Amino acid sequence: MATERTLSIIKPDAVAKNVIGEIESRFEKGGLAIVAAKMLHLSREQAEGFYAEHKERPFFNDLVGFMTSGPVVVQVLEGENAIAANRELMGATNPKEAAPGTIRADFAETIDANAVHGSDSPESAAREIAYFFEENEICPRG
Ligand code: RTP
Ligand code: MG
Repeated sequence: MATERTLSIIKPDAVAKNVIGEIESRFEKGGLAIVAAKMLHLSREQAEGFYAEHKERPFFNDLVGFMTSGPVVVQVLEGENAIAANRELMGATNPKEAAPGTIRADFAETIDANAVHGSDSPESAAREIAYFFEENEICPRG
């Protein structure tokens, strides 16, 4: 399996809980390297564009409202099989269904405020990374 990159977001609920470091530690202990990172307070336009694939879903407005409710950390994680590895570390979308020891089981309360986002395919990873980062803002470990 080749080295991959994936986009990760620490969502407003986790930033507000002051568990950025604990979540970053899960990624690092899970074999992923943080190769780019920034803290942002997303505008409505930025959040709508990021979640454009969910535009027709009933939860879209709530999702955009939540993602703009406070600062987030957007970052690129790099490692073997990074897209699947990150989703494994995150756990199920609904924290009530997330496996014990996953980020969502340990830090999230609800399906809306579920602590983290992770790209779900190589195509979404490429789009989502480019949405937030220029190539020269990414620092591979090499
Ligand atoms: P994410 O994109 O945030 O990594 O999460 P995911 O792939 O596990 O979930 P996805 O289906 O892509 O949905 C994006 C986010 O929308 C919220 N959601 N709410 N109320 C609902 O039924 C519902 N379904 C999804 C969640 O916050 C989810 O992370
Ligand atoms: Mg998703």
